Amino acid sequence: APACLEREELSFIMIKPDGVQRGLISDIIARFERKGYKLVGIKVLVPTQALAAKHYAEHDGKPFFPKLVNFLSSGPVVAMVWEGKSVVKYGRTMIGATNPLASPPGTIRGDYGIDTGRNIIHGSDSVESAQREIALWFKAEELADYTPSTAAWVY
Ligand code: FUP
Repeated sequence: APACLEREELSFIMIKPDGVQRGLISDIIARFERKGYKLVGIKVLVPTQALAAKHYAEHDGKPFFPKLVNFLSSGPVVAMVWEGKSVVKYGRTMIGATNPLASPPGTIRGDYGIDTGRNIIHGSDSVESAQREIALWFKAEELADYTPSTAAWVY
C-alpha cells in the first residue's frame, strides 16, 4: 500500500483543565491539524483521581504528585489520539518544555503558559508511553482508521 494508506505512529495528546478553561481547545486542535497530523480519537471527560494517578504513575512519590493528580482531575480535559509520521517526537516539539518559561514562542506552552503546574497540555514522551497512555484512556473501538482526502498531499 502507498505510505499514505498505512497506519502511522500514534501519540496521546491531552488538553489539561487549564487549557480547556482558557478556551484553547480549538487553537490546539488547529495546530496539530494544520501540521498534517490526523485526529483518530477524541473525548471530553473529568478524569477521576484514580485515572489521573495512573496516567502520572511515573511521578508517584514525588513532592508535586498529589497536586498534579488533584489538578488533572479538577475539571474537564480533552483526551486525543493523533496519528502521523513522528507525531510523538514532533508533537513534543510543538508542545515545548515542561516549564512554559523555558519554552520558546511558537510552542503551545511557550505561547500560552507561565507556570509548570499549569502547562496546558500533555503529550506522550515516547512511542512506548503513547501505547500505554492510549490503552489507559481509550478503548480500541474508540479509535478511527480512515484516510483523509489530504493524505496524498501530506505524504
Ligand atoms: P511533561 O512530559 O513535559 O509533561 O513533563 P513531566 O512528565 O516531567 O511532568 C508531568 C507534569 O508534572 C507536568 F506537566 C507538570 C508537573 N510537574 C510539576 O508540577 N512540577 C515539576 O517539578 C515537574 C512536573
